[in-house]
Amino acid sequence: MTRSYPLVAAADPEVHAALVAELRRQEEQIELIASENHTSPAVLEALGSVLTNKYAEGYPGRRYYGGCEHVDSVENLARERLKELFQAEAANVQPSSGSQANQAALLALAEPGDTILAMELNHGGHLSHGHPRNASGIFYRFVHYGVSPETEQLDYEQVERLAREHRPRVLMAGASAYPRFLDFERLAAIAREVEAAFLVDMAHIAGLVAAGLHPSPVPWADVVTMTTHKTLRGPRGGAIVCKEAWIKKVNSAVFPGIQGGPLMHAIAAKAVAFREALDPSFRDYQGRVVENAAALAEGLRRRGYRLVGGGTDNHLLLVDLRGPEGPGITGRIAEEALEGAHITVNKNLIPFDPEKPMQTSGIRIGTPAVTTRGFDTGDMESIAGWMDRILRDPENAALREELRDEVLDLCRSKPIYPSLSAV
Ligand code: DSN
Repeated sequence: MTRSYPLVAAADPEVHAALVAELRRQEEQIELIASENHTSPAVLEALGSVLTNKYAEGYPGRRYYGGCEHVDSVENLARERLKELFQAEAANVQPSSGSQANQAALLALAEPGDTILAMELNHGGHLSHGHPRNASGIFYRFVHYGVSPETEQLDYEQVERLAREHRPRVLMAGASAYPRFLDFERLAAIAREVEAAFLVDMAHIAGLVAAGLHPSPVPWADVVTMTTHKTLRGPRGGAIVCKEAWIKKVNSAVFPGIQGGPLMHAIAAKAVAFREALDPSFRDYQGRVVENAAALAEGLRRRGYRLVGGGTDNHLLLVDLRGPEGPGITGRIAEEALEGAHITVNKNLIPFDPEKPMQTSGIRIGTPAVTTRGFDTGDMESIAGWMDRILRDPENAALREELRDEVLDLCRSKPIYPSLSAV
């Protein structure tokens, strides 16, 4: 097989070296970062297309540049497919990321200085939901809700209490490290009671929602934002669906509100990914993502690990490394030790964590990427065993090396991109 990216190799050997090294890293490690996935070769091809050359400020049929007929076709396809995927009234596929989708949604729904009620970052929320150093926290007055200390599940009564007390302009829901189902119907009722707009960021769970494996926020929310590259398995980017009544405001918040020319090559890749997600095989894939997460959770639980929130309903689990039977190490040490054996996770704060964000008491583990490459529940049992041995002996370099060989054997048996070559 010829080496991949030969034109880059000829034009720029330094960048080429990094490209093939990253291809090799992805092929030879077990990717358990809950927000990552591996797109299809068709999505990659669309991303590398000539559409990257085209300026298309505006929207299909109303652009500020000539020559937009073909990118118009692509954007219309992406919008229609996204609407079909989520049974949504309206869609905007231009946000370049999930954070920009959130920024645009807030711009559409609120005025600077308004109160927004959202989930606490340390309890599983996201930076763009009001962190003081994020634009959201700088321009709006955020009040945060969290999980209950007893169940570590969303404290709906607290949400209700804070909503009544603060009468926010927007109630925002959605999380980046929350392993249980979210009750969007209940949250929508709270928003309605206090006359707040209801905004949901479903970045992590969009693929599960599309497959009908997580309750959908779309019937309940005014505006729903997402990323396209997590469980949805498309290119890196964002998107928004909303009620018809909000689309004019959403469109003008995205452009000219916060973005200029849309990334048309990324929109083409989104359209391809949305078509893939409409295929019945995507539902089967998401079913396996959830089964694998449950199997990994069970494998770790049996070995003495405490799962935050009592387990998982979705694609991810949050593991508390402390506890009477846990290994008693920080998330940072765990992340580094596992990486030495080619198992990639991220350290993660757990609710009420006494550790600092760069240390943490937990790790977050997700199964979208390993499921894409065909790992099954038997493989999850092997992974739980390897993780346990490493986490209980994180200084043992010889053990890491020994297990790395087993990890490599598994990875080589299930290549991600058989048509690409890193050597
Ligand atoms: N950084 C993403 C995650 O890892 O969940 C969220 O934007």
